[in-house]
Amino acid sequence: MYDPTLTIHATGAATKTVEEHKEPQDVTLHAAWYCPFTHRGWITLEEKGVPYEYREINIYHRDENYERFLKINPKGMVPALERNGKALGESLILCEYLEDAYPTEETRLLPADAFERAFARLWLDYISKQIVPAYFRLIQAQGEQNQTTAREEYYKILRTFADMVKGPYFLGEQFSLVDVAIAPFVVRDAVLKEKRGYERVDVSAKWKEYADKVAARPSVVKTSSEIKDYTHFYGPYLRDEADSEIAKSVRAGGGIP
Ligand SMILES: N[C@@H](CCC(=O)N[C@@H](CS)C(=O)NCC(=O)O)C(=O)O
Repeated sequence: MYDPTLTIHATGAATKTVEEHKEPQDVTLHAAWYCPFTHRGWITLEEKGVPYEYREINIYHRDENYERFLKINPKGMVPALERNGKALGESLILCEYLEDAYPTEETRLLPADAFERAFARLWLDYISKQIVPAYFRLIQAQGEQNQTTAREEYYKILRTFADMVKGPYFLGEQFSLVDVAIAPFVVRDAVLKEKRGYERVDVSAKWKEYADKVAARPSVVKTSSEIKDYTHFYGPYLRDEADSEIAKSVRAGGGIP
């Protein structure tokens, strides 16, 4: 559904970051400012210090730009990452690609040790299969009773994750892809706080400490827009009227497409 009232560019701290990345580079992030999956790729680029162009695409406006975008990502979804004429979709895959393609020790986002790497992927999988669908179930829940149930379910799922946090970040001192993957949903929990009675501290004290730390990470701050604009974007989700692929899938009891 094309929403003509939707802001078509990033706001808040992210405005300056977009401005600094509008020149063509070998790497292009095809992006939507409001999209939590785009946000993952964007944080990764900032963490790794890769020169990149940020290119906004309004995927809900099915015009000639969208038609062109389908050649970059036939799935028609943001984010997509283009490098020297080749393109990748799927946020976590393109984040892992950036990690592999720019293997700088100081900006490592996955551990060197094989077991630790697998352990990180295990929790990336948990974020994809458990946390993100539960986030959308809560945002789309209608009526007080359903919202309370969805909120309690979300808390339980986050508590399991929080119990595994080594601190200050998920894997310890080193900020990793696990933190990248969850960060956009931490930023956007402000929408749940305002509209669904969510409080970080009600998950657990450990979750609050972790979430506060992730939200304050400079790469996260400089790629985030204003909360009021996220809330506006989520309006149709909050009324369970959104017809994005995610909204439809979650409404039907499914996961993230
Ligand atoms: N699994 C994908 C999900 C990406 C996704 O759902 N992006 C949304 C925007 S936040 C999208 O492009 N939706 C297009 C649509 O619903 O038609 C990923 O991780 O990259």
